[in-house]
Amino acid sequence: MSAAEVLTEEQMHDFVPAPLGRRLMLVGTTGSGKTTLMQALLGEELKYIKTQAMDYRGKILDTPGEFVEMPRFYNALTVSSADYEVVALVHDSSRQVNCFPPNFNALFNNRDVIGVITKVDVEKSGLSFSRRMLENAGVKRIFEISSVSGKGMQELMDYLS
Ligand SMILES: Nc1nc2c(ncn2[C@@H]2O[C@H](COP(=O)(O)OP(=O)(O)OP(=O)(O)O)[C@@H](O)[C@H]2O)c(=O)[nH]1
Ligand SMILES: [Mg+2]
Repeated sequence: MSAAEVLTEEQMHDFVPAPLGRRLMLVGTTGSGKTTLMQALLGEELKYIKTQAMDYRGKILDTPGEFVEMPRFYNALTVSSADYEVVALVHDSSRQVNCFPPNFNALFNNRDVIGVITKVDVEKSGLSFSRRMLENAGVKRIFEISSVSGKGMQELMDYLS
């Protein structure tokens, strides 16, 4: 069963994918929802594909979760961020795991580092845990979204336009 199949009609929210104005890099642990978010932003069909390497898709850079989980990859994240105006630290609201060290934003010199809390359609989502952790990581702004239902996506798209 795919994530989309568990939603009722009224949980679905409309948003219209549009070309992004700003260049966006997605950073977060494995399974946090980066690739699904990228697919939603690009208006593609949502399907699970494990990200194995840096995935450059026009104005979006999708990164493998392992780059956050293994500090020896931090340098690669810093170097890759140079071409992107916005870095989104992506956190799965359904998993209360602290994956970003305090002031993680310092890795991304002078980038606009935002927080994106994913999977808000999931019943037991822990928004306050995600918010606190992203604030400690030094993000300036936080968006709460569901790539599946579309909730919060328009606001994020507007910010990136
Ligand atoms: N319910 C729900 N499930 C989601 C949402 N976003 C992603 N998922 C599910 O979460 C799982 C992992 O999503 P991915 O987008 O592949 O995660 P990722 O961050 O790209 O993971 P890596 O490529 O391993 O780093 C998939 O089964 C998705 O269907 C969402 O907004 N709501
Ligand atoms: Mg991925």
